[in-house]
Amino acid sequence: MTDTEIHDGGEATVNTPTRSGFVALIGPTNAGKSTLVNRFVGAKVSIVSHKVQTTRAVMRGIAIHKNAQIVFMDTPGIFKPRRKLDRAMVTSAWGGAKDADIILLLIDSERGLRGDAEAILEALKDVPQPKILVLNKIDRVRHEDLFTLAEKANEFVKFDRTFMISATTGSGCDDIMDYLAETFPEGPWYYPEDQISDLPMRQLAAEITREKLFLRLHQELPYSSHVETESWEERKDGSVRIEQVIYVERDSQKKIVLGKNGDAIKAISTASRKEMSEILEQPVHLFLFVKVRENWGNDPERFREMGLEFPRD
Ligand SMILES: Nc1nc2c(ncn2[C@@H]2O[C@H](COP(=O)(O)OP(=O)(O)OP(=O)(O)O)[C@@H](O)[C@H]2O)c(=O)[nH]1
Ligand SMILES: [Mg+2]
Repeated sequence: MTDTEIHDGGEATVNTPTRSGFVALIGPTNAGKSTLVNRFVGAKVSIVSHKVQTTRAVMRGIAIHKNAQIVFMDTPGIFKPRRKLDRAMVTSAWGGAKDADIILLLIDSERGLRGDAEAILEALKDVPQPKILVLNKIDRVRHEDLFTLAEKANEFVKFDRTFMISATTGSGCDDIMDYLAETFPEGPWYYPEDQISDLPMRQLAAEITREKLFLRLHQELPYSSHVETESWEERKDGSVRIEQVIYVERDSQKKIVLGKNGDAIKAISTASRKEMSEILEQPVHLFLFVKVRENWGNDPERFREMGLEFPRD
């Protein structure tokens, strides 16, 4: 047990025992897991898009609520994998669940148990940790339907609690934080008070560019691309020079990423640079390069860069 001084909501509580714990957010792809982690942390630590399979590896967002440090593990959505990359993503999601003290299952209440949700509920039966059910996107459904959905999901798995929230409006999110802060055992905080993510800046910067690719490009392209930060140079004038490579699988894809007269890459670069400089609070000079690497989806080194295990078979 550690004594510490906590500042939360402007009030200082001295000598309150600290609490801490890990929560894994799992659920179908596109349920809003990353949106919710950002909401809990109060800053953008994980990228979000309207497309499925945005998050590729487990990353941690760290929040302090009352006297508790809550470490949220954002995981890739769980779906039926096809490619090697898909399999690595789904394995990483379940791996995140294994490391957690509590599992938070997030369901898009508009989609309900359609798609992958039912298979996830089945698989959750064998997961030993306490579980809570969170129905998201309640801004999109009739409230009567939520209770039917909650009942159906609880028939599969005995959830300790059910919450109904909107990660985008924030409705109901504080109740989850209160619950977690109260439930966690007393113990030391795992991270320094001001740390909000476990992702190194270089990697977060690569993720930001990947998000802009997801938001701007269509069809299979986002899924065939991967971004790495190649160089990071702090300059004397307080700005930073960042070089990144966007890997695609085919020459035709490179043309699409570049766009007519380089329009697409310019727009991606502008949006990415703007967000990076907001996060870093310094001017950013961003240089994007597009490279064709036919088989990056089968290259163990690329998987390592993404924080994923390369599937052996
Ligand atoms: N209307 C509404 N949309 C939401 C809500 N929460 C998330 N979204 C939207 O749902 C989409 C998916 O959000 P993400 O946070 O990327 O979902 P995810 O579960 O992390 O998805 P993957 O990483 O692909 O598994 C985005 O377009 C979000 O803006 C919500 O409460 N209401
Ligand atoms: Mg995500």
